[in-house]
Amino acid sequence: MEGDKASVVLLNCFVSPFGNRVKIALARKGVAYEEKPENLAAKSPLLLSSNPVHGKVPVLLVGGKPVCESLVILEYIDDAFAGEPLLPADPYARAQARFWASYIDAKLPECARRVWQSPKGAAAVEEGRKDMVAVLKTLEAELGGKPYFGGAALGHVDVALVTFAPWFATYERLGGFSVAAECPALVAWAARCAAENPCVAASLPDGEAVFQFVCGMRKHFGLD
Ligand SMILES: N[C@@H](CCC(=O)N[C@@H](CS)C(=O)NCC(=O)O)C(=O)O
Repeated sequence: MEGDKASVVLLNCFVSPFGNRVKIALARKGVAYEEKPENLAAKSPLLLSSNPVHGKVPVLLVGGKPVCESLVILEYIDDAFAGEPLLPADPYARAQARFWASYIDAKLPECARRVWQSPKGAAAVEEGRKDMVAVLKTLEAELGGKPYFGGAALGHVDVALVTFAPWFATYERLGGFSVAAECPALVAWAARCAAENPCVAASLPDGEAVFQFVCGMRKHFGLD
């Protein structure tokens, strides 16, 4: 397939829930690639030239050609590399998977940012926490009794969401709540994703490392 013969480079930041989606998808298909870490406070000329519209990670460079936006990249990896795709074959099931992945991106990062990027004690933290819990409960209800969002195996929606799991401890510590108490099935699902899928376990950062990264950013911006 197209991608299998080309050099593959991922521009990423190790805590990025978006970039880490791409790592999971590449690991799952056994694609060899080079990860280039980006300092988002001083973006590289390569990042700015390969994603001139948003200037964000992740960017996947395949044979030097950039693909941007993590959900677009996931679908590109499905199409361009050999192996079992993350999206199901059935058109209706594909539409459902895309709906939930797009719901995650429309809702979760924005309320998460209110929790971790607001000044300590600001009303925005509590409002972000409430909205985040509502979003996570909606996702938990969609998961229902299934082991994975698409059914029996890891799929597109699982990959879109599981990269936020290493951030849960940070949301909890800054938002003053427990994800496990609010959404126990979702926490069990995240643990299952990592336990049953080496591509997930190998691609996620440690929760404490995420927290320390966030503490450094908060200090830099005088939020505490
Ligand atoms: N919708 C984008 C979001 C990517 C994103 O927000 N990346 C962050 C890191 S987690 C970034 O590069 N931020 C740098 C900036 O906003 O300048 C995607 O799915 O790829």
